[in-house]
This record gives sequence, C-alpha cells and structure tokens, in this order.
Amino acid sequence: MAFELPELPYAYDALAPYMSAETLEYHHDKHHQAYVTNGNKLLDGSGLEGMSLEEVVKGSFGKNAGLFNNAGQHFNHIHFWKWMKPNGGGHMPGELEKKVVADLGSVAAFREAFLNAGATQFGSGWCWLTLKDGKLEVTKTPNGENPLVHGATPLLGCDVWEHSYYIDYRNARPKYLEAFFDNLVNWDYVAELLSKAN
Ligand code: MN3
Repeated sequence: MAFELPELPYAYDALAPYMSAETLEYHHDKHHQAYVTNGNKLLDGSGLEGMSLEEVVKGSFGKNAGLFNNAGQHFNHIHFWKWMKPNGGGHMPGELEKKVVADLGSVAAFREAFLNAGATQFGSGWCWLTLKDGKLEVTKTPNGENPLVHGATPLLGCDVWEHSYYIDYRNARPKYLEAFFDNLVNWDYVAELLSKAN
C-alpha cells in the first residue's frame, strides 16, 4: 500500500497566529510530501510492501534507516495535523484529565513535563504523551523516531524540528511549545486515541 499525503483537516490559515499559513504550506506541502515521496521509493523492494504504516515503521526500525526515517515521519505527521485544531488547547475531556492526574500528578505537571521534553530534545525530534503498559508517560525521541518502536502508543506528539517553528518563532522553541500546548492541541483527538488504546 503506497503512502499518500493526507489533506490538512483545516485551512492553511486556520491556526494563525499560533502557526502561520506559511509554516503549514512548507511543513505539509513540502516536508510531509517529501517523506511520502521518498518513503514510497524506499518501500519499493523493501519486503514490507503491503503492510500497514505502523507495521512498516516497526519493521524497518534498526534495519532500514532510510525507509524508517520517512515512514516514521509520515506516521508522525499524519497525526500531528490532527493533534492540532483552530481554538485548540484549553480543557481536556474528563476521562483524559482523570488519567493525566492519576498517572502524572496534575495537568500542570503534565504540561511542564511535556514542554520540558520538547525544549530539551537536542536537535530535531519530537516530544510525546504515550500510553505504555496502561500508564501515561511523557517522552522524547530524536529525528523521525516515535514511541511505536518502544512498545508504547503515541497519544500526543509535538514536532520540534526547526521546520515546524522557525518561520513563526525563530529560535524560540519554548514559546512554540507553549503555544502548541495552550492554543493548538486538539484534546478530543488525544482522548479518542486513549480510548482506542485502552
Ligand atoms: Mn515536521
């Protein structure tokens, strides 16, 4: 099954001022498209054709770096677009909030841990909220790696590659992370992924 670039689930200017149309045009139309195009070239002849995207990501990890990087980033970005929405942030659905409080102490503690993971990821990568062995965890990964290859289910991820924030925030990655968490996150989608993972 060939990889395909999904449409953004909102207009290019819908996330402004927190994420500009220019950022989304480059990030979705150029960067994500490149992962799809290169991923399809590398999938061909890899022995993983016909598998689901998740299976390609797990099956190429540690074995086929080129395919893994592109398939991993394709998976990450499919969700990244859905992890944001216009007028996002704010209160999370009750079931999700209960789980956050039970496993991570409080919403404020989760926010601090998530922002810190994103700020301290050296170089390109992602910070995550994951479910592992029934428990929420905050983690970070380099480059295109994601929690799937560490036996965890990604519930929320923030792209901290410079291409995700440099147009709007220049080098101020912490400001971008705050805007993502406070103004962009689609908590309903995070809650939906949690309910499917349970
Ligand atoms: Mn990206």
